[in-house]
Amino acid sequence: MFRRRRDEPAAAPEPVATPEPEANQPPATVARPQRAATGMGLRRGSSGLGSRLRAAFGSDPTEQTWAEVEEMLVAADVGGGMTVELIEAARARFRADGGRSGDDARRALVTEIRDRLVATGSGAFELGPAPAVLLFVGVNGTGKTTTIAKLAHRLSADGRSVALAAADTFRAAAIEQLRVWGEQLGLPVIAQRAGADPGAVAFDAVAAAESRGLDAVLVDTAGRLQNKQQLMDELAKVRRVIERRLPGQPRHVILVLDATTGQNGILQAEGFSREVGVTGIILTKLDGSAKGGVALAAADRLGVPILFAGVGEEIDALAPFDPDAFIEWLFAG
Ligand SMILES: Nc1nc2c(ncn2[C@@H]2O[C@H](COP(=O)(O)OP(=O)(O)OP(=O)(O)O)[C@@H](O)[C@H]2O)c(=O)[nH]1
Ligand SMILES: [Mg+2]
Repeated sequence: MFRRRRDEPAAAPEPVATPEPEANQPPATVARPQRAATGMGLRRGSSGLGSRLRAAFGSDPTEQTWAEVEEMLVAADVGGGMTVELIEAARARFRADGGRSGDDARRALVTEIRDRLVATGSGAFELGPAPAVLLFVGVNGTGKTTTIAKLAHRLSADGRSVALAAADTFRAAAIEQLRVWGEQLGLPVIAQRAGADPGAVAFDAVAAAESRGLDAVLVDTAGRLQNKQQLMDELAKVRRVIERRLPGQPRHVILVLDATTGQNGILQAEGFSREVGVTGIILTKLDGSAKGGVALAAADRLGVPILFAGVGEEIDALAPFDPDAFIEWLFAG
């Protein structure tokens, strides 16, 4: 994975179409030279959890050690329920393997986390046969629109024909944001006016995917809180429109989860999954997070894979999720 290191100054953004005041202006970084970095492009040691775990596992583990480690995992947003399960399983593994040292205990914990991530299928993303409709959902500001641009860029660099669909009709700025990305990436954007029915845009998107023989259409939706039932009903309707127009679609319903969001991410995962059947998670802003453990809990709870990690604002700062790199990052700090 190659990307700009965070301690380097960003290149001055190129002029883009004048956004409306509240628009999140996409950074114009398509052609910026990149530098080698660690696995998934994460800066080694930024989680901070690793050094605390190493200290806790510095000597042969006692009851006290496991209790401390439990607290650390909760503090890293792994979530109470999953932490308890993890600690129990790691202790059982440690005993079964005849472990004695802190190193053995640490290894048992790492293996346990890794096994759970691998069990969800994390890291493997298959677009599937054309056309693939991908519906992006999540709470406000998690990075849905940016992630759509990043994934579209990735897919089209891979030779796939891709279109973007602006089913976030809530704000004119949201449509404009996707249009600007479409222009920068040279990809078609399916849109209607602000305030239009998002289901109608989704319908157009599926029709375009079929008539143009596209490999993929990536459908953007407005951010919403998982406990706002009216907004969730609207999202479920978008899903139904796609399903009716093209059975078996949307093939991917991607929950975009902000790594800095904390424990609430688990509630988000449950809420969106209940309403629209999440099939995979993209974890964003891992570059700015000291935690990220929430993704573990969310993926484990839903039984769905973490597909990619957002590791910066640049167009190529989207890495296929790598369980080993994630664990290394989580435990290296
Ligand atoms: N550092 C960092 N910033 C990110 C990442 N992904 C997205 N962002 C930033 O997060 C902000 C919000 O991104 P958007 O893509 O507009 O989020 P959204 O989910 O579409 O927002 P709404 O449509 O308002 O719900 C922007 O400033 C993005 O550049 C990431 O992986 N790392
Ligand atoms: Mg958006």
